[in-house]
Amino acid sequence: MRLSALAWAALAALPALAAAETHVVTMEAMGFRPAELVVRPGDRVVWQNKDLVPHTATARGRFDSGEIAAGKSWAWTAPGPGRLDYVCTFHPGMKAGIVVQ
Ligand SMILES: [Cu+2]
Repeated sequence: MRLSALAWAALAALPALAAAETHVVTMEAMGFRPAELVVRPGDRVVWQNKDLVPHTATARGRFDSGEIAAGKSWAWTAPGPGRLDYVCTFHPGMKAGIVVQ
């Protein structure tokens, strides 16, 4: 049986439909780990605050966790492709980036 062009096009699109993954970024020792994360559109990123002080994950105009208390976490779903640099608004030395590809 021959597959139609439409069927082949649908198969070619399958990788984009792969199940979304969840990635964990730890907020620890006043830093984000990993500091660089590569994800795909639709993936979830969960920030877990393992420090004893509150932090945020803030990419101005793109996402903002607000205060994440010690021991708490916050989740966000990656949008379309692009690079997002973010900081902790309480501790400007805490910087990290996410590449959505
Ligand atoms: Cu902080």
